[in-house]
Amino acid sequence: MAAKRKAFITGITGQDGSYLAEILLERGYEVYGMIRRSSSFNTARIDHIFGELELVFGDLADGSAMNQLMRTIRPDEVYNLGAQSHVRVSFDIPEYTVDIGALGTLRLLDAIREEGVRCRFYQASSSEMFGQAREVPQNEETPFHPRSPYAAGKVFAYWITRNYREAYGMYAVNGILFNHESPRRGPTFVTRKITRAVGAILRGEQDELRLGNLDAKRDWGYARDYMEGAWRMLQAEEPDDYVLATGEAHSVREFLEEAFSYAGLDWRDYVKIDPRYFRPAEVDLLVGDYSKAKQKLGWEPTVRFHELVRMMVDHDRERRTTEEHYL
Ligand code: NAP
Ligand code: G4F
Repeated sequence: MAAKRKAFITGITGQDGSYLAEILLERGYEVYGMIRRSSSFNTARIDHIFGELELVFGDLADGSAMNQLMRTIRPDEVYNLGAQSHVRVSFDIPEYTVDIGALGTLRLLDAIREEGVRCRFYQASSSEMFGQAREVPQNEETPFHPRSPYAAGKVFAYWITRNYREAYGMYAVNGILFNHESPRRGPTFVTRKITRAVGAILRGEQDELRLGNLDAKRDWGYARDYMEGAWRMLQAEEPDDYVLATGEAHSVREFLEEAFSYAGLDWRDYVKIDPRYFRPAEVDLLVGDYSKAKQKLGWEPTVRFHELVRMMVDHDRERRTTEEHYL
């Protein structure tokens, strides 16, 4: 019997890591996930598959741990999803955000190179790199204009991934992913903040929702679809970079309208604008052109805006324990 393929995931406790781990287990991989030591449990998103995973401690800030993990595991595929991924927070802790997002990527790539591991490498690049975008929609050739420390760090990570591909012949790819959401989305990102508020309002537990800029437009897809795309990128014959998106832009206001009206509520009765949630520099409009991924990987999003909003509201209508919150 052929040996199982080994995958190594950073960021396995996050939204994307949990979906990717499920996909890889379904496909017969031995899945190694790197977790950070925490003073309380932070594995709610992977508790249902806990027994099937090999979890190892590590941190993208710790280069020697990266070397040791690559040397001992010797994975076939590496998915680098770990990051301080909140754009607003990156203005508060810029150095940390860039240390993990940018230098952390370099540490991991260099550990693979130094340890002579012949694996395929996926980098979680972001549509935030387009920032003040020069064209609409954005594709793999659109120039970057990052608007936050988070995005500037992701631009470095994108280029160092390409550099290791070009310099050392590594199979290293960038998935340039537009916003993707799910019932497992972190509660401080705008979509989940809205759908959790809808649930709490329906249960009589909340009577106002404080938000920032309602005019920003994003291209919101479903996280599981995007992790399917990430896996396909590593199965292609040649390494390349791909945009994953839905091609549809909607404003935060439209998201509010859709989520509240689906629950029979009027968002205007609850939403207060709070300057705390504005950003020093905003990204006004992101919308992606995924035609390269469609043509070369046969990838297409299966869930569109209306279905996504409803899926998240349906999930958040139910009262849940902390453990159930992300399932
Ligand atoms: P997420 O839910 O915020 O998860 C982030 C993950 O990174 C968590 O597992 C977190 O671990 C881990 N992490 C944080 N700091 C770390 C460190 N110092 N060392 C190692 N791991 C660390 O993010 P996500 O939505 O799943 O996104 C996954 C990746 O895709 C991120 O790199 C993000 O920047 C990128 N991305 C996301 C989107 C999107 O719309 N979701 C779009 C484009 C790109 P803890 O649980 O211990 O905090
Ligand atoms: O939900 P957001 O925080 O996501 P953002 O900034 O687009 O970043 C997410 O997607 C990126 C891909 O493009 C990822 F790389 C990144 O890791 C992350 O997953 O904010 C979306 C929009 C922004 O324009 C923001 O200003 O919503 C606006 N917004 C309005 N009120 C708010 C709020 N955002 C948050 N988080 N909280 C608010 O109260």
